Amino acid sequence: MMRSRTRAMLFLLGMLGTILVAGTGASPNGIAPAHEHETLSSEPSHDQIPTDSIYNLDSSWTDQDGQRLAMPSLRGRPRVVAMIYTSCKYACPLIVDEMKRVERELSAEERARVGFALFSFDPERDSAGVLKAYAAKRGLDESRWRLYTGTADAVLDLAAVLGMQIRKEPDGEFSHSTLITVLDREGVIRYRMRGLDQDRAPLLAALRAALEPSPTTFHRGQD
Ligand SMILES: [Cu+2]
Repeated sequence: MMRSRTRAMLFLLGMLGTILVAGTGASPNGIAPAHEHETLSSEPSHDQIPTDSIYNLDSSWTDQDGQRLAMPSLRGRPRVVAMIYTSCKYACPLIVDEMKRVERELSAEERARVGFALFSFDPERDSAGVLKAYAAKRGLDESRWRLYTGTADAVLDLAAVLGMQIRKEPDGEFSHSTLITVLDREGVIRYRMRGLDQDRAPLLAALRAALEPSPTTFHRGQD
């Protein structure tokens, strides 16, 4: 637990550094591309996860098929990510609706290269079986949509790195942020949509940018 919490703190410090650096050369979404300020010699190899990737978390999650998830295994495709709980009657169904709209607005070719991930913050109720039933009820294509349940620590760590506030209420329900995050292939945050009824265009633009070939090649040409 301590190790996990320490990693989350290190990640937050790393993110802070990224944001401070981004202040001098802000990208459209306010988050600097991961490799923008690195020299060629310090570029990570393809086997290393960038330090500001959320896939550095060693938290423990299980998907709707009961398979244990190692966070680094999520590398490889951009993902649209949210934290929800399936018995929510208010915001969470709307978050999923919004993610489904994003899915629909992609071309078939883009859709095939994007993943959608829902991480539950209600481990007491959201078992793998409950998540499986929720995926069916919401008509989620499970080749693209993965739903995860984790430990209380895993929930805290992921919420911290995503910037998600969650508070359990006395009646057992949760007050929480409404947040949809775009992660690139390496798990680096590319865009955050906060709140509902937002313009989806910037999120879609960030997602499409994340589908482009690695920015490393682009910046090599610029240096
Ligand atoms: Cu909710």
